[in-house]
Amino acid sequence: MTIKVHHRLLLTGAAGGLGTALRERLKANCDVLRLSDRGKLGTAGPAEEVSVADLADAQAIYQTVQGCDAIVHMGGMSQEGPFEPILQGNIVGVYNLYEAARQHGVKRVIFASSNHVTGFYRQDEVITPAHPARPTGLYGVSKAFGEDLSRMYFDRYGIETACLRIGSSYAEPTDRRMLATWLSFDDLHRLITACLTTPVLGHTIVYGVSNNAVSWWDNSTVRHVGFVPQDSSDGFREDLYARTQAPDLNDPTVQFQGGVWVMAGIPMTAHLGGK
Ligand code: NAI
Ligand code: 15L
Repeated sequence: MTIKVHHRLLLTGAAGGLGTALRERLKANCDVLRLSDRGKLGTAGPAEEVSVADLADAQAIYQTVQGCDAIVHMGGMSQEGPFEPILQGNIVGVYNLYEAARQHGVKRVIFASSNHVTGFYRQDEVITPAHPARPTGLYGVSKAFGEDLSRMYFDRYGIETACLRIGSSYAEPTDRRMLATWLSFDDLHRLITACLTTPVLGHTIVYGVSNNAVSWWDNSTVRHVGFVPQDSSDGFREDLYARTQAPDLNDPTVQFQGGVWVMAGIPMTAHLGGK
């Protein structure tokens, strides 16, 4: 089956960790890959275009989206932190992106949401994409905004979106939590490909996670996407257990799915061990 169903694909956040991992991989999905970021992208290679733009700049994003058939939106603040950059990158930015998509007639968007939309569920719970949001912090709230905004753009304008609640996407899992949350780069690409090619996407929320034996997220309700992860954290388990400490079960960062992120950013109250 061909996975090249779009002529020109826009990849935002192309200078970041996942953008870099996707830059080569996504060329199989299109004739022309337009790369955008506010950071350095280098010169355009074969079948590439480069558009330097800040997501908070509506006019620059309007021009960046022009001529694209679909969007893989990885750009924005990817960490917990002060509200202003999160507001500009993830709230104003995602609005600018969808407005540009609407005005240019783009019909499908893959939006990098995050597991931190639901980070305050516990690590002994298994949840589905239908569970209500319980954001870990301001970053998770900004991703929940993106999910709701994209739903509105589907209901009002028919722009299909896959909100990928990505777990931890790195070359390999580096701590015990990632045994449950890890998403390999190849599985991330498989997930994006499934979302770009499934005949009817609608507005779908899906967890971005590899086929890990330990899992907190049940994607069985979103099988219409056709995502079948091929990789697993299981092969890293023995080594990770050998070189990391046994978890303190009273530690909030072990109790909640959001891990250390439940303590990051804005101060936490005493019940979480904050000051
Ligand atoms: P990253 O921080 O490495 O890359 C984000 C990119 O967005 C950077 O190149 C940055 O320059 C760009 N950016 C930030 N603010 C911008 C703005 N206002 N205008 C234009 N560009 C801006 O993050 P990473 O790891 O590559 O993540 C990509 C996306 O996936 C992010 O949206 C992140 O929230 C999401 N995600 C990533 C996870 C992971 O495990 N890597 C897990 C869950 C979600
Ligand atoms: C995220 O949303 C972050 O962007 C990423 O840096 C990881 O820390 C990931 O979540 C995680 O939960 O491990």
